[in-house]
Amino acid sequence: MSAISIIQGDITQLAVDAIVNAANESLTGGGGVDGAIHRAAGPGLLEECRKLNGCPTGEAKITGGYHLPAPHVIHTVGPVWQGGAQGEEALLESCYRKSLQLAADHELKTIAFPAISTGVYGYPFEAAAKAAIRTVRAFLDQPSSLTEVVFVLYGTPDYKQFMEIYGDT
Ligand code: AR6
Repeated sequence: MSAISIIQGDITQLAVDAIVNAANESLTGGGGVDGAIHRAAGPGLLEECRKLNGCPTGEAKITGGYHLPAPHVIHTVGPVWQGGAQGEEALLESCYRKSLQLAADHELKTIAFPAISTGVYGYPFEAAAKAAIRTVRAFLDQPSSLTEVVFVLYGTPDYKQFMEIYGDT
């Protein structure tokens, strides 16, 4: 059995098996949730990330969590929104699917996602939330090690909007 939960808060505080980072292709840190994760994890995370030779958009790579409560970080690179005709939706769905698959490959049980691509990368929130929800639901329809997937929304408006979209889909 597996469950989806939705919370408002800071993903760096969560003691799940893996938190997902909305990274960029260099995997060498940045702003937003990426900056927060690197700050909370400490320099060991950047050191490990530098050895990964980056990550293409739509793919995912796993590292340790260092000083984070979560023992693993799954770094995925969301698409930059360019109007919607550049394969953004398939790439965003791929981020969720590949992150979940990587967690399952490592026999992890609990994973938390931020709202990938909805900050600096400009993906419209409602469309991104719908893609996230349907991809996670489809993945959880298959048997895997995962027992809980947490959607973490940073601010109250995002949290409220995500809850409404979740209830409607
Ligand atoms: N916990 C949970 N969610 C957060 C946190 C946090 N601590 N901080 C921000 N968010 P963004 P992107 C939310 O911009 O759009 C970086 O520089 C935020 O409110 O972090 O995928 C990378 O290096 C938003 O809803 O990621 C890339 O260059 C969501 O996380 C680029 O930004 C994603 O916003 C990636 O852009």
